[in-house]
Amino acid sequence: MKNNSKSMTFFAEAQQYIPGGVNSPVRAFRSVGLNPVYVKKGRGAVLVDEDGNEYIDYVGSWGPLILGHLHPEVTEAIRECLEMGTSFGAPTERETILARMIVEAMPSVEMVRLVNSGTEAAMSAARLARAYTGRNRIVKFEGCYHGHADMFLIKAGSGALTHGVPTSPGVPAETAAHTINAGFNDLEGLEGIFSAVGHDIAAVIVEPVPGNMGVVPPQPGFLRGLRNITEKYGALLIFDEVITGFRLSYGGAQELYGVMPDLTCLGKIIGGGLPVGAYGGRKEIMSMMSPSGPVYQAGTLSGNPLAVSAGIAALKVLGRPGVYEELDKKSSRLAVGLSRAAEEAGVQVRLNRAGSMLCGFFTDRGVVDFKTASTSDTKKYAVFFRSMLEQGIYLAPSQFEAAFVSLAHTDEMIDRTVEAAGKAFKAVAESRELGIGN
Ligand code: KE4
Repeated sequence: MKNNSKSMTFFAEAQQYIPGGVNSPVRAFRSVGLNPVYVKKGRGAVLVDEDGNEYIDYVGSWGPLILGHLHPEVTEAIRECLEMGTSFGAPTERETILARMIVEAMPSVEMVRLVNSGTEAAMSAARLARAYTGRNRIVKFEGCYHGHADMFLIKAGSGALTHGVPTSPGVPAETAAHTINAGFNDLEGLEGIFSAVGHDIAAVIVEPVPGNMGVVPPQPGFLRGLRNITEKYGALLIFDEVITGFRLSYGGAQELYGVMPDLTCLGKIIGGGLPVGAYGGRKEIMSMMSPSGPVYQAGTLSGNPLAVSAGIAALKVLGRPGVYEELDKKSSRLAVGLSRAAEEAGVQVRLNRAGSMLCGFFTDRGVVDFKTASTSDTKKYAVFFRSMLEQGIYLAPSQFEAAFVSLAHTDEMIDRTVEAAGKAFKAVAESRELGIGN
């Protein structure tokens, strides 16, 4: 067993001052029946915890660290900016540089507003869609997660799913009434919703490749179908690309699948590991945002120079030739290895992958939506997770998240991961302790 005494001590203290001892629920490791690891530092694809244990990191801060920890160009950009200051509450040229890079990268985005998180991005995009259409209802998909704004905490994914509270207390019924949940990959069901109340639907918001119920790629024609239905009824289509933006390609899912939304939400990677979110779209829509228009949204640290500098540096690296081919090669090596290891151990695992985001579901059926994702045996996932952690592999501490491959993952690390997975799958096959987990 790894020594984790310092992590335990830190966790005990944290719980006196912070709810559950964490500043974001999924970090608490609750659904995998462990106490969290306290991280001391990261470098490349490796995390080192407070007890000196090393891990190959497939969380990557939940997506932002596509270049790995402490990429030299990112840290240099932060260092260079630090010489000038940290925050001014006044415009800086850097913000325009990042905004221009996003506009040049994302095919449907003509104008963009920088905020501090994916939650702010999605919340603001929904408010803008309501203002632009004059309608109230928002359609989301069960199991998708768009941050913790009230309107989205209805059958939400990610931590809301992991901790079994998909519809959070504290959200007024009146608010929830304006949110409609549809089934991902179910165009017929969506058509039914629109034929009933399409006249009052402001927008459909979707993770083009959901990463918050595990990874669930869109079936052929699904995203195109969303585009057609929203156009038919005069609703906006919002792509929440907080995970997929600059993850699946330099132009995100919209470039990869060739479907253009009206608004796009971004976060994670565009901050290079520091807090940045963004939402953007056609000028005609975005110009409604204050101060150019009447829709209000603001933020003390929006466009923060340090965070924006890190984001600019990260996108510069990602914009170079061959980056996404390299990421795909690494991710395919991992996916093939994991599938083979599960098969050899005689464990039923469905592995879904989109580019460098992937997830293994402990189920014997194809996972195409929230319902089928929910057939995954989370107790088996917990056994698998614990065995991998013990072997120095750091995965998402929840079945309903994604594993992320970075440019810093070497073939040697990936092969080591596959070898560890072979042992972890055997632990699942032999485990009699399946009573753990939610
Ligand atoms: P943030 O507010 O956490 O920056 O972004 C919210 C958000 C919005 N949209 C999508 C598609 C997202 O995945 C997220 C946040 N993702 C989770 C992990 N699945 C963040 C991790 C956490 O909650 O601690």
